[in-house]
Amino acid sequence: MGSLFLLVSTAFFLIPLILQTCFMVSGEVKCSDQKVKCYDWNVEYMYWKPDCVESLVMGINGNFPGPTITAKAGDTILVNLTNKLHTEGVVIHWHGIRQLETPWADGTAAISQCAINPGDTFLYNFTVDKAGTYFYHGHYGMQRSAGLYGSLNVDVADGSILINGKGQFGCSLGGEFITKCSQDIDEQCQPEVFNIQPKKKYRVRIASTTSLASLSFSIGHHTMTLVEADGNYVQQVEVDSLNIYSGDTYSVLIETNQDPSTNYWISAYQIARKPPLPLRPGLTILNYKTNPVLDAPSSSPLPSTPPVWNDFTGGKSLTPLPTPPVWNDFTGGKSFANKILALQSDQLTIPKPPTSFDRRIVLLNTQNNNNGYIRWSINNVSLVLPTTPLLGSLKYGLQNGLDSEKPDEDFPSNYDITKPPVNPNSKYGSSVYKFDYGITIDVIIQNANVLKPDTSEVHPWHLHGHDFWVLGYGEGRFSSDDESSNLNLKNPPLRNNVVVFPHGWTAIRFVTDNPGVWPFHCHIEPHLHMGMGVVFAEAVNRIKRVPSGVLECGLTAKTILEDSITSSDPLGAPSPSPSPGGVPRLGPMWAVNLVFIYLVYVGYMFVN
Ligand SMILES: [Cu+2]
Repeated sequence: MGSLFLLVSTAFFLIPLILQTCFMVSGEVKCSDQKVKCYDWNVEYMYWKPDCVESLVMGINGNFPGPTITAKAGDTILVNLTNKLHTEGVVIHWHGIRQLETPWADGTAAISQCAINPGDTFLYNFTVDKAGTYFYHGHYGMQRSAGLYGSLNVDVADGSILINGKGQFGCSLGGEFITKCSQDIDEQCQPEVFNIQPKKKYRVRIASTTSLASLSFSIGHHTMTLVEADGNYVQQVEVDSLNIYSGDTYSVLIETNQDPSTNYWISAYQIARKPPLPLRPGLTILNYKTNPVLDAPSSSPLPSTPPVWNDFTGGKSLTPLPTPPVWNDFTGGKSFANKILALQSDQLTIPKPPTSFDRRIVLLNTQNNNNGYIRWSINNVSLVLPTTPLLGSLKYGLQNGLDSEKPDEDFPSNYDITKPPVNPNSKYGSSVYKFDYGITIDVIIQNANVLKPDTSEVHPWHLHGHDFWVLGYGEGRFSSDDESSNLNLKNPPLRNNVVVFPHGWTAIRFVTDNPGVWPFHCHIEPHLHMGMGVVFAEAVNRIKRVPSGVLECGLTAKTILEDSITSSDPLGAPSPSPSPGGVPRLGPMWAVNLVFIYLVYVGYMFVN
């Protein structure tokens, strides 16, 4: 398919900071190797103007969003991460990367590793095994909402373009009269414009990093051909808009076959959750290069009135905004979800799932009340992670490192998912499900009513360490009838992120072939923060050598690393330590005071 694609090539923030050989790498991995991509990153707070409003954001090397990683399938990625946040720990999760044989590099605090303390450095070392559209983001507290994220493209060609965090205020397009803005406006406040050539075919890569919102994405007057979802090819299907939930990634093909004398809006409207009025979609412009661009404001094609959809009268040379979607059109949402099927062509066939499962887990999604606090719970347990990362506790048998209680694998047969929970109180826990190697697991994600009557929300569920087959979506409570008639075993798509609709269910299947400790959680960041997740501990006995750098906190620091210092490497941990720069080993006394900074950005999205 690669020959079909032209990749749009501009870059605003996307300046890959490839600082070669700045740090020592153990073993045979060398930054000078073409197959190794090395990055030296400092995570720090900085003032920035996302959407032209000055705020404190989390940046990487002075950039927001963080640098884009571009690599080819099979490349090794080395990210030498230094935490300069002063007051809180940090980790980075590589969203969609399966971390084959490197589960400790998944970047989940208290699950795969200890948070990197202020002033400390940690080396992420992993392989990107499969081409696709991915991203990375903070996975500690709510650091994704604070701006800690960036794009990760595997097997891209020459460059990329991006819209993000722009489109509402000031001169960044949308809320203000664009012609009032002078040429010398702050670069961070300038509108994003995609410059394209007429009569070409482009691949547009899209990743939604949103905190709470789901989006409807359109390119005015241009039909999109969906070809990829979450790093896996799908049957080509033409759509006018994409329904994108937090954590989803897609790529689409567009043909620039429209009238080149005008320009077109690219828009992202909030859906699935009632948007505030007036509607303010995220906006940017598809600019045919035959038209003037922003450096010629006097003849600019940009509108002279605010592009509010219902009173927009058209700019000098710009088509009207795409029609806004109905925010609660869940029928349309399900129809879109059901259009996504695995590619099965002569050239490439996505593998089919096993025809039966060995173990099935049903996860009831409820909103609960814990001592007066609203929480989300799964099978009546609201996720709270222990202070010792679970990978270390499970691998080394530290019983005190996690809850001994086994989480439920189903919920009572008389539970009514259409009513608020009868007993709204739920427990806290770490909800670890343990799986043997090489078995087929089904998970039924069962949505239910929240505390408020007649209300249920969408939840996009993301699994670390795996792609899974999406076997189907359905209404109400999953039943044996659904088993026989509503599961697709013929051509289900492989994904790593999947939505469950209000009062409905979603069924997924995967094979436990990747030893590790993997979170499975709602990708809506406040929901995860409020307990909406579980942990899959998969064939932990098969996890190979664990770098000591991920064990330097909690019980593993106290009981495993101290033992390893006094004995001859009982961990089988690699030597020398992969932590670069001689970072001292930290014990539990180095606990850090956490300060979370909540920046409410609802609609960030990349298009690469
Ligand atoms: Cu959720």
